[in-house]
Formats: sequence, structure tokens, C-alpha cells
Amino acid sequence: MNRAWWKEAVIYQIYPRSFMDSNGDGIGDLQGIISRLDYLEYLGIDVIWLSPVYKSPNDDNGYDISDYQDIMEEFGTMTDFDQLLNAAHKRGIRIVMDLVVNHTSDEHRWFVESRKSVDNPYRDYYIWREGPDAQTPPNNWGSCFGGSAWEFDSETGMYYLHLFSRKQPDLNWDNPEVRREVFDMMSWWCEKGIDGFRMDVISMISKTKEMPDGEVHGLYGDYGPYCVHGPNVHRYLQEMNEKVLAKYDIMTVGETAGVTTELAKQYAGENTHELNMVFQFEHVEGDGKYGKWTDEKLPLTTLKDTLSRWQTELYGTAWNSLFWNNHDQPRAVSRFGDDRPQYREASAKMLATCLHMLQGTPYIYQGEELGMTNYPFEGPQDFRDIESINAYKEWCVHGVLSHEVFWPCITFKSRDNARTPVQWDDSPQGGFTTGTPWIPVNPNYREINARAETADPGSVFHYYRKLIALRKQNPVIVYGKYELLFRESQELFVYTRTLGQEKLLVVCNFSPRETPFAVPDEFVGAPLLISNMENAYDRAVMDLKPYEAFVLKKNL
Ligand code: TEU
Ligand code: CA
Repeated sequence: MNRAWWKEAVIYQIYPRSFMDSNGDGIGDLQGIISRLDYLEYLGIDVIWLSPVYKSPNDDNGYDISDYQDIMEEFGTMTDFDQLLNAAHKRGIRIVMDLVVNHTSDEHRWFVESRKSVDNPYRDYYIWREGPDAQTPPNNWGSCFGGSAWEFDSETGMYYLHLFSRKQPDLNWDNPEVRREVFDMMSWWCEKGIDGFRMDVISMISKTKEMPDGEVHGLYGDYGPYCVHGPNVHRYLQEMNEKVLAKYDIMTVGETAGVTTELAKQYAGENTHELNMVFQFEHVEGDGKYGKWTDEKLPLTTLKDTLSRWQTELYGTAWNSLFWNNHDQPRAVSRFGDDRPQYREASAKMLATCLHMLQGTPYIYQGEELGMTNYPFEGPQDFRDIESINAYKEWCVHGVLSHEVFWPCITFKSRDNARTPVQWDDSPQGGFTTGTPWIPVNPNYREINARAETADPGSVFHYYRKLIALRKQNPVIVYGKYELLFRESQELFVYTRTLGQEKLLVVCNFSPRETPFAVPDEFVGAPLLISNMENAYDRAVMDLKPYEAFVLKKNL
């Protein structure tokens, strides 16, 4: 397999609004990030993925952009951005920008023009359709954030398409002018010296011309078959590659919800000239009881089967991202591990071991390296996220479920779990701000915070540091071939990685129970690479403690 720096890197995602506030207005900002670069350098990460910092009215926290070449006022200025880029580069840290080009904000100048008249030069930048009348949209598609995917605009008496909120109109990628504008904007950022793009819902940029009703789930029809992996998506990405990406030494990762391994080989194949890697969701989906909402964990066997399929099918041909959480997912330790105090640290380290030893580029979401947990929401008034607010209304207030049934589900999966401020120390507001944070700080900041963990060599933080360092010293972690063992086990996730003369055995106990384990013969007595607790790792048969994880490494 071809070597590449972005395969060997570890990426750290920053959600700027919740990372660090430098001026006491309760909102994280660019100077706040600059003030914590030493922390990130110490952790050892190579790349920052910066969630959107562009000018935005914040209907969806920056995923609704009104100017791609300006910075959100609350976050700072372009001068602050340049300072951040410089300061990061000085420390050997690269910066990957979030690129949100499936849609813009309705306050973007293109859309302001587009809605003015049917013959406006920008009309065709967006997707406009007639409906039978002002109450009946062109088809039954539902938006990701609830309600119809069509918004009636009285100015011209037509509907525009928005797969997300009504303040996020979808761009019309079939218009060559739109593609040219986007590619020019991307080149502008590349010339500035940024190091890559994470491409928001990039699999949705090409829509079918025909837009029939979709299969109804709940109240609305599914746009999936007509908008996701649409007819021209690969052509447009190849064009983007040729016009922009290929000219720079940057990394690209495509957020490709609903992608199969077959499609991933096209999006992120070694020789397909589209993207470097996909960011796919199969292992964090499929647990929903009501839409995406649930209060139940996926069975371990399902999780293993999904992750293993991605490991084997992409091997040698395409590249994947590795993650347990991001700004759209609940906290990993609460979801896949165990956030009860006696198990939190062990299970956070176990999950980290399991993920970082797989093949792919690992992503750490801010606070994950501290083992931050889900938030104890008390009522719907605690939500800030448009998705959670709308979902509560749709399912409970106007819908079919009682609060008692829906509440455990929405609090288990709400995106706001990931968006509470990073817990820096045990001072008020966890050291995130001297003011009132835009979203409450998790009250457990007194126990779980960066100051305490950087001072404690046994912390989750130091465990992540060690995993990152091991990746640099052991090419087998990056390039080794994967094999799953004990597939049927409902407690243990065990696999090997092999490269040349080196072989790793990775053993993770996903259960809160002691679990017996017979070490495969070839590994009995092999040296220990890392473990999250003390045990006798030279034995042939062991009793694994709750959430124990370890890695042995042998020479063949
Ligand atoms: O998310 C896209 C996506 O696939 C969503 O459906 C995601 O699963 C969602 O959060 C539902 O839980 C991206 C961004 O990551 C997200 O923050 C944005 O809200 C969305 O695109 C629109 O830009
Ligand atoms: Ca601020």
C-alpha cells in the first residue's frame, strides 16, 4: 500500500464554539484555539479539523455559511485566522478546513440574489421548482432537521430545496458557474496555506433531475435515492480534484453518509482521483428506534461485523477514517463504553485502544481525550441544537411519542452531548469562559478536566498521548493487514494486524464483567505494547477485568 502522511496522521476535531473562549462572551473563538495549541502539541496530534469558522447567521452553528471568504464575527477576524494558521504550522500542526458546499446560508449573497426573480443571474445557483400551490410542495421529501425539504418563497411563488434547515438552501451543482465559484474559493484557501478540506455531506451534491416522491418513513418521504450518491457526484469530485486538489499537498476527507464499501472505493480509491478518505457512519448508525433516536447500545457483534467489513474490503484499495464521535454524535464513552464513575476511565481507554489500532486515519473529537461524557439534560429547554429542538417537537409535542418514551432516546443521541464546552480545569465553567457559556458546561468538570488529566500520568489524556506516539513508531498500526478473531464473542473485540515481520494482537473487553480469555498460542509470552490496566500478560489464559484492553506485539 502506498504510504502517505495523511494515513500516518492523527486528526483532532475542534468545534470552535465550544473549544475555548478568549474574551468572556461565552462563545469559543480563534484566539481561544491559539491559546490551547501547546496543549494539542503536547497531546501529539498532527492535524486539526476545524469545524466551520466562516461568516454565518448560525442557524446550524456555522454549517450555514453566508460568506466563504470571511470569518464569523463571534470567532474573530481573518487576521486571527492567519495567526492561528501560522502558530499551528510553527508547531508542526496542519489545519484542515470544513468545506460546506452542498448548501449555503439563505443569507449568502448568491441566495439573496437568486430568490429575487426567475431571471436573476443567480437563479440557477439553487434548486427551484413549482408546486401545485403555496401549501403543497413539489414532492413529499422531508428535511434532515424535520419538516418538508421544500420552502415556498413568495417573491417568485416557487419552492427551493433544502435537505437541511430552511436556512440552508441546496446549491445546484449541475450549474457549471456554481462549480467554478466553489473551486475558485477552494483555491483561494489553498493559496493561503491551509492543509486540506473535510467536505460536509459531499455525497449529496448531485441530485437527479427527476424528483419523484420518496418512500415514506414517519411523516415525510425519503430523498435518499435521488440526492445521495447522485448521478454526477463522481464526475464533480474528479473535476474538483483536477482543478484544485491535485495542485496542492493537502488532505481531503469526504463526509459520505450512507456510503457502502463499494462506493467508498470510488470516492477514496488509491487511483480514482477523487478524495483521500471517506468518513462513513455505518458503525454509528443502525441503532435507531425512532428515526435516529434510541436509548439502546448496538450489540457488540453487530459493531464488530460492521467495522471488520470496512477493514477487510478497503484493504489495499481505499482509505477510511476512524472515529467514535464528532460534533454530530453523542460522547463515545457514554455510548459505546460506560460512563459510570468506576468504569469511565477504563472504558474510555479501551475504546481508544480498539479504534487507534484499526486501519484508517484516527480522529479525536475535542474532549474525547479527557473521557468527557454525555450531558445530564433536564428538559428540552436545555437543547441548543436545531436537530434536537425540532425532533422533540416533531416526535413529542406534535407527534406520537410520550415524553417518558422519547426523553431517554433523545438525550442519549442528541448532538448537544458533543457540544458542551471543553472542560479545561476545575474553576467555574470548567475554565472555558469567564462569562456565561452559550451552552451549559457538564457539571462533572470538577472531576473531568484537562488540568487534572495532564498532571496525572494514569489519565485518559496520557493514554491517548501514548497511543498517538505508538502510531509514529509502529508502521504495522498504520499499514498492517487486519484479521478478526473470536467473531461470536459478545464481550470481546479481538483482532490482529500484520505487516512484514510484525504482528499485533489487540484485545478489548467491551463488557463490565470479568471475562476469561485464552491468548492465541503464537502470542503467549509476546511483549506488551500498551494496556489500560495491570495484569499478567504473559499467561496463556487470563481473566480480563471489566473494560480491560491490551496489545501484544511479536516478531514473526
Ligand atoms: O452532517 C451531515 C449528516 O449526515 C447529518 O445527517 C448528520 O448525520 C446529522 O447531524 C444528523 O444527526 C453535516 C454536519 O456534520 C452537520 O453538523 C450539519 O448539521 C449538516 O451536515 C448540515 O450541514
Ligand atoms: Ca469568545
